[in-house]
Amino acid sequence: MTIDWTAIRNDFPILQQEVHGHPLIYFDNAATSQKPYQVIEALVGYYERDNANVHRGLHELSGRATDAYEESRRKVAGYLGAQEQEIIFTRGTTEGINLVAQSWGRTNLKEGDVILITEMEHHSNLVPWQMVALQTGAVLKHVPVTDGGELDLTEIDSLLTEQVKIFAFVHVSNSLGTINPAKELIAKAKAVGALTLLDGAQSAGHMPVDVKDLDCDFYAFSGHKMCAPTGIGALYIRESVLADMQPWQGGGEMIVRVEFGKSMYKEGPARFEAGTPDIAGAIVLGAAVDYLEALGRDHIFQHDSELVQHAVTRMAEIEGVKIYGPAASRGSLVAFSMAGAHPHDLTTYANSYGLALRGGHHCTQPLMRKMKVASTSRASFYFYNTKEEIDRMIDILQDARKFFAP
Ligand code: C6P
Repeated sequence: MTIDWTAIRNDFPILQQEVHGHPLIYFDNAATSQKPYQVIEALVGYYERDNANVHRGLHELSGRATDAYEESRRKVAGYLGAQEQEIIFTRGTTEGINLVAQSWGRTNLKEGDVILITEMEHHSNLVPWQMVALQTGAVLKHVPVTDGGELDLTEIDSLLTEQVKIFAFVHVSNSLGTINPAKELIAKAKAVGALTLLDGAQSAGHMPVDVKDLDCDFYAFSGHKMCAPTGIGALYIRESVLADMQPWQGGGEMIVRVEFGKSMYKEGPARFEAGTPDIAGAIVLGAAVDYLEALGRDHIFQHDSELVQHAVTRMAEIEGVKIYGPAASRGSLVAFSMAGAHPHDLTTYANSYGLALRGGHHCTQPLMRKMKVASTSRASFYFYNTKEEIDRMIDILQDARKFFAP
């Protein structure tokens, strides 16, 4: 199948605009992706035709909303190679990880246990573990990162001991682009009896992901980074693990029977979806999954890789630019710094030419400290970006270099 990636841009109304008199170049896809017509129309269509609460009404609209909501769960399950009863709708990656930390973590962790993460984690996969460590007496340890921006696995055997009860790590780093050897690390963790959680925020929309093949116990992702709206995401929990987990929030729809003294909870995903969920968001996440599956994640990965390789090659031409992260096995983003230009100033400069970059610590402060920088600039790509846009970014960065030259 040959995909006309330039024609794909026509699906994205937001890309057809000018910013400050220049065509918009949107390179902040790691923060959030843009949405195609197909997704926007699914959202509007739901509110125009089917809006009702799910699982509790016996009328036509409630039946339709419930069917669409559960159909979307099946789509997400298929997308990840999971069973539908293993998929919980969440607000996004952050909520998914907090759910695991508070539900699984509070019940299963105790003093002396180790929670293992890595030095390249987003705060979403660090702070929730810090919190549960304080609550349970478990200890938080991390796998260090090399100067080249990869996990330093030289000491992994002394870190991954039998005290480790969970190894939670990022699949693709949002600050370095590193694609971690997930399958290999999961197998190592399993060998010492630890469960594994993959932070899939930067992988779910960018590459084929099969949770059964990876063999992880938890996989969390956000819809908004893969063409769906903000406020919706999903968490995969291996069925055998889910069966023993207690709810972390109580309320409507997660119970079978309630008395003043005690309650009985539902089995499966409903146990973790207390209250009215983001029904529209969940349904539209299904539309985003359809859209991405029609393109094929292997094609998206291939195209993203070509874009990022082009960017890395061309950025190396710019004097004073330092690129972070590995040369090989890189997701679709490049973090960099430019001598004399603070990342915030550089982002503001780029914005005046219609170029959306991101400058900051990218919610990875410990990693920034390791790299001895306060922040970096970042260009992150998605399948609707083009090499021509990257070339235009290079021109803007060349001009910026002259402007900020120390
Ligand atoms: N990163 C960025 O890099 P939420 O906010 O829940 O949708 O996703 C949190 C999150 C978790 N893990 C990784 C690896 C991430 O990249 C993110 C979100 C954004 O620009 C915002 S800091």
